[in-house]
Amino acid sequence: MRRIAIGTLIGLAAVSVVSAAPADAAGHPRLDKLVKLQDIRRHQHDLQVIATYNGGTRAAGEPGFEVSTQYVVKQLKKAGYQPTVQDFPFAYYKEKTPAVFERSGGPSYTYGTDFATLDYSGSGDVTATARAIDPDGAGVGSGCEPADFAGLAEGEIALVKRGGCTFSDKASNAQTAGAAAIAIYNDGIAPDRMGPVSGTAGQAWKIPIIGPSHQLGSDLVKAATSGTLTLHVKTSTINEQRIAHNVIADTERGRDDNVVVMGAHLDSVTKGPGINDNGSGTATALTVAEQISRLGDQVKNKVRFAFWGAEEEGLLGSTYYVTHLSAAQRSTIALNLNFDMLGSPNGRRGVYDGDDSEGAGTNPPAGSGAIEKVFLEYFGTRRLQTSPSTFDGRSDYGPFIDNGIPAGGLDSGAEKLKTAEEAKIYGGVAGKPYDGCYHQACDTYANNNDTILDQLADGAAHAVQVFAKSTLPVNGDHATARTPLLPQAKHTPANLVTG
Ligand code: DTR
Ligand code: ZN
Ligand code: ZN
Repeated sequence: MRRIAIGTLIGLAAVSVVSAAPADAAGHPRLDKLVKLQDIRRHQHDLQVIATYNGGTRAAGEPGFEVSTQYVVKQLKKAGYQPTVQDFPFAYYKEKTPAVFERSGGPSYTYGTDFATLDYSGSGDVTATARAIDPDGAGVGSGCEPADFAGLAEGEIALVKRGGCTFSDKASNAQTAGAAAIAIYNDGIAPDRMGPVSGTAGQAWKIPIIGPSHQLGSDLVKAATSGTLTLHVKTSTINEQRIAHNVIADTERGRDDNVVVMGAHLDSVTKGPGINDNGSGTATALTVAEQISRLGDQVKNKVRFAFWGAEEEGLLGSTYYVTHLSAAQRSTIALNLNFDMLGSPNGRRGVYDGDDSEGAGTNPPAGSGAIEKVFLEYFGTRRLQTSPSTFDGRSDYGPFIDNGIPAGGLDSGAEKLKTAEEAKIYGGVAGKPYDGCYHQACDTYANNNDTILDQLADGAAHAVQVFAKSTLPVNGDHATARTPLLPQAKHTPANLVTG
């Protein structure tokens, strides 16, 4: 009698402990309930403070990124993990002072309106004759072929029209031909190709690379072809190798031969603190990491939390990670869940289109559709509509799918415009960007949508819980070892404007 009574008491106590944590009908804790908006916001606030006191940015190669890395390491240790920091080199670029661009004897053009500087531009102070290079883009495109520069004399400034090949190709041809600077002006073929050209020239160049608007470029070509045009270009940039980091931490529980990778990029762009992009994903992954131990032995597959560095420079951290795994190590990764931009103020509930039901021709690895289905079922159960997000590899899942690893994820939208249909579903403003502060200084703690962030974080937590339990529909793994997936066709890692 007495024994039974004690047993009952202990049983009751255990039940009440479990039910104190939000649980499903069977009494199992639910990660979507354990992951709280308030905790996510607290991490975002911490990241904002780090940015504010470190020059307003958390970009790779900057002090704000170093401190962000230390922050994540410390938070993970506090939650009981033993995180590892993976260092990798990358090509750091920074414009020290805004470039100068003017016609000899005037006028002076306005930086940011008339022209921009392309990433990886060299430094220089050049006054020289401008030469229009194949302005009609005969053949491949203006400046895309070395022969286009036949009429250029050593030390001249090459005027090249955008299009036909990458900015890098044009810069390479110009530099090889002896140009002292290159101006790649916009081609005006679409409304978004009228303004100054900003983008990346891919790798460090010796010569200044600036991007005039369509109007200015056309005017300059006219002047250069009808007479002698002398221009002054001055750029002041840093191009050097620096070290960035990935932070990786595994749950203690779970099989290490069928690992679920939950990833988010930790870095921002140089222009701002990156609290939506991607403090939101970082904070969500940290909060999931903090709460997952409460699932106890529900965690059958190890969960690996990955905080990627230098995403903004072209998915560099995730690419480094995936390409530095041996084939055997790669085959232990069941899938990748990626979270990048979860709180866009004018956002939507975007689910990566892992089965390419939208017909974008993305050719996703098998299993990616099953991941998408888990998200769709979750939001469906909650009667929350979602929108397909093109599975184009424009975030850190790109290197995973390029290597045949199934992936999925959520996002609330970046620079693209909300449609009228989406405004009906999600509220907000049609015709305005999902995130009007995308890649800008105003991507601060205030740049957020609490409702969408909360719901997408719930979806993220749910998917982690589901796959920690079993990845059967994704990779056929039902407690037995799996065979590695075949590599898939290469996806463009393009998170960058390259041409
Ligand atoms: N990779 C993001 C921006 C981005 C653009 N499209 C998507 C789709 C899904 C996630 C993210 C994105 C950036 O870091 O800039
Ligand atoms: Zn970004
Ligand atoms: Zn991002």
